[in-house]
Amino acid sequence: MSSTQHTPLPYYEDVSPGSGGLPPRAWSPASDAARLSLTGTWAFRLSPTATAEDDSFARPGHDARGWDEIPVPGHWVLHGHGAPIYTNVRYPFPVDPPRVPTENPTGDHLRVFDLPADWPEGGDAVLRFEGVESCARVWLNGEELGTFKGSRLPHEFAVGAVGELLRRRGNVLAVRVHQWSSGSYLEDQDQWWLPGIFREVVLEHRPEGSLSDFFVHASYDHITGEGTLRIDADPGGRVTVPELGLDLATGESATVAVEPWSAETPRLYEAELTTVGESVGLRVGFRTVAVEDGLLRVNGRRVLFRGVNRHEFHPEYGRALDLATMRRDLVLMKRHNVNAVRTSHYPPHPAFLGLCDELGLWVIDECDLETHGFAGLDWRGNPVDDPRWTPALLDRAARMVERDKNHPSIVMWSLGNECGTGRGLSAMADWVRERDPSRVIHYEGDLSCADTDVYSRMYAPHDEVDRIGQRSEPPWGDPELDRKRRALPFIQCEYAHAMGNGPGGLSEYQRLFEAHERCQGGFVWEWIDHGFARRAPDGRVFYAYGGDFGEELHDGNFVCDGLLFPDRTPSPGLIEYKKVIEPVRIEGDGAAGTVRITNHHDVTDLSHLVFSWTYEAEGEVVGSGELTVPPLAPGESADLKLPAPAATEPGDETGWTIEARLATATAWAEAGHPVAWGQLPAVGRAQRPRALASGGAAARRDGDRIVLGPGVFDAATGALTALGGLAVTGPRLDIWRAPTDNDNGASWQPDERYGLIWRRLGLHRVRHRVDAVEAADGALTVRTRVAPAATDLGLETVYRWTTDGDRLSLSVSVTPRGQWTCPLPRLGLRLGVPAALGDAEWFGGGPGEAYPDTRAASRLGRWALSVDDLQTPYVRPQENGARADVRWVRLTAPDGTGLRVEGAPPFWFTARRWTTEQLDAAEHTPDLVASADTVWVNLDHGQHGIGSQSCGPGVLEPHHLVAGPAAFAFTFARVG
Ligand code: IPT
Repeated sequence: MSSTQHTPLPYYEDVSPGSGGLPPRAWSPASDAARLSLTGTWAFRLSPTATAEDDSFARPGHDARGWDEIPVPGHWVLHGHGAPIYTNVRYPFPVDPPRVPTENPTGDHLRVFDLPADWPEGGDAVLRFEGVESCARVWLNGEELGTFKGSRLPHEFAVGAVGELLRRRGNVLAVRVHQWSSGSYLEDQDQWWLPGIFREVVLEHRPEGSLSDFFVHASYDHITGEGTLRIDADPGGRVTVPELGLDLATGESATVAVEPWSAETPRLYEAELTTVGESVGLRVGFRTVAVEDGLLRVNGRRVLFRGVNRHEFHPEYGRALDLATMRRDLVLMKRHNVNAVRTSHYPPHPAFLGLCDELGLWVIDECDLETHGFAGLDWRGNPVDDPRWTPALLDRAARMVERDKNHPSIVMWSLGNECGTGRGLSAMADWVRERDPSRVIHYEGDLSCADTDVYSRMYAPHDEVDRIGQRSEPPWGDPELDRKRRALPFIQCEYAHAMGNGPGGLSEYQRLFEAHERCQGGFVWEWIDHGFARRAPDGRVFYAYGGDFGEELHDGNFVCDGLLFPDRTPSPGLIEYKKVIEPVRIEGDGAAGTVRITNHHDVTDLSHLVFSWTYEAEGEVVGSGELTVPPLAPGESADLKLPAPAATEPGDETGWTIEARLATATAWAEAGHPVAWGQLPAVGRAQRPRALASGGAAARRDGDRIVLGPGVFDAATGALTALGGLAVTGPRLDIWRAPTDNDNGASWQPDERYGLIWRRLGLHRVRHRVDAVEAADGALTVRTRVAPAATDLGLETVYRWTTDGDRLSLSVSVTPRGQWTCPLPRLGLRLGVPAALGDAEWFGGGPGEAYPDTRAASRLGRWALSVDDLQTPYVRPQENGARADVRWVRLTAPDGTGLRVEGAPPFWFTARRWTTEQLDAAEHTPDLVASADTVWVNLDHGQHGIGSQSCGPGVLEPHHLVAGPAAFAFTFARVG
């Protein structure tokens, strides 16, 4: 075989960005030039290699009747041809850049089209591809137009005027798409590999004198309140902004009083740019982005990013997103107080950015560049530090900046993600800075910040963020660069890994972001779970993840780490995030009847909100009204007096709930949409006795049973078997939970991975040794030792039952024995009740799940949900569904009979139709099969926190469930 040095590499393997294309230009959705969408059904043929078929298919007249059909936009692996592959960091092919495997699925796409009757006679046309993964070769009417790489970037080819290459009728567009190319080395983002023409293909008329490009410069001077507009265009023309009375030449600037654009006030001015050949409608937003005094300011104000990382994902269509889905994402973000989005890790569909302008989000637009798979090779051969690749990198930077430069929402350009450092990256930074000095440059992967304007990190633990906030982070290398970096604003471009149950620790991060002005917020990883919808044999929908398509190499459910489930239902993590980042803080002293309202908006006062209060006793509303709050400016607080509370029963637990809602409808929510809330306890819960005084009835032996009041116990084990005729599987100590993704942790985190430690210790298989069952003095006492095999660790557990004749109460004391060096997963009781008890009603935290470090959104009240609805359907099943601070819970059957449990102190309540062991064993939701007999109930005294260790730091110390002596009690009563 000849050596590769001597054989020129084919276009899909050489390092060039492509050939034959036009230079990139601004995207303009509202041009009056004719355009023809080529969206729709195309003929499709898949080959196993790049060269299996010759290019005769591109010639007009090729007989494609035997071909399949495929939708464009679309990914062929989602339409019955091959399968998706999920890898996080590793390349799913040998790393030998720029070579790719011979097995290179190649999709030939064919479309025959006519021009519409009114397609203009003169003037050129271009063929535009908004996104093709990963490399394409294009022919029109048999003539090759060129090739390109850069999947999430636009590419255009000139096709001349009608009568030249382009015809009125029967145009044959042929596109050959290779799954693997040299470009794949630059696109190693943590996501599914999804080849195909996944964004629109459009034919655009370019009349004589039409715009080849234009650049809107619209700044805002917060001192004068004036905006300055200048639009550079080629060719020149005129700019009008009717609302501002502006009529300017291109290149000419005008300064007038304007309302600035911000994520909170996305004020856009309609404008028109007209040249001889074309007229383009624009929406101009005036704003100035600057790093000053170590802070990132927009329009002179420090902004705080309450952000998310958004990949493009749809559970059926992958990255082929429709406009409705894009809008839905943004509406959901806005409704959950999210104000910023990082387009991880590539420029999104261009329409998405227009929606960000319109609805109001700060955007970090990120280039389509990641070479993470070189990290495992000590970055040997990283294209980012190999000058041969620099043209490809610069091409990517230019395609992003040129396409997206006219969006006011974009405040930062991000060079890429996880691609190491090197000359190519610096060249990109230099080019971007030169081309658009009006925005800030971001890249996380270079801690020296040599090329960037903000210090950005991912998953930095809280204590480190605290140091960074004080500008005293440890030196990184070059003292000069350390000095420079310490003077930069700080963001976490990724934090709070939302995989499975979690993320925990959001509140603590938010406090740091508020305490240190340098900390300008962060972007939760990530917006949505990338699970593909599939149907189980029984018809139930579930979501597939890495490995479910038979991939040789994959990273399992690490692709499901979003705040939304794949079907875009908010997960508890998003509900928590909404609460943590709410732009109004409501605190106070409920007993004194005072409330403090603080405006945490960056820009707006509070006049767009209405406030109301309710006063509750035992979770029931006993009074309500409006609260008048002054229109506080950002950062201001007011202390207000609440009205005199209604009279309540002595001993009732009472408190206030204050809510802030939208006064009027916005583009993303109705009037009345809740934005922020706070609860202020007034009268505390009356101290409940730990247990009923003994002596309500004496325990009596009845054969192999012991009877105590309404309770029947197994005399040998001391386990409760029935309560007032209701069969129960006795409550007994339970410390196991189905480890969450965050419990299991990531290999690269230094913290202990408790999920693995717990299992190694055998906490999932503890045995209960019964040491004594003693009936005396009106009480039944059961002494046990709970412990796993092969260790001397154990938990001495004493159950003491008493009764008042009607109810049973149980005091539990737990004493750890041995050297426990890890926290417990949970500590409490598990009991089984009849499956008919399918409805829960409780007074406590709700309505959603909560854990020690994910409980900000848990609201004290009276809640009711069915056992089925108490479950959180994490894509990979794991611990879920606990409700915090539960005072009492009733579990009832449809006929109203059931069981009531009251706790002293309040407890964590969980109920499910399968055991923890079944939950632990399940890999997908259909693996969970409801028991016909039993609802399993956990009444927990403690739960270990959740943390974010599936990628980031673990559970903060205060949220550890330390194995220590514990005592807690419950009272059980029959209902109905
Ligand atoms: C970080 C990546 O930037 C992101 O794409 C995603 O993989 C995330 O982690 C985890 O889901 S990189 C990580 C090794 C810190």
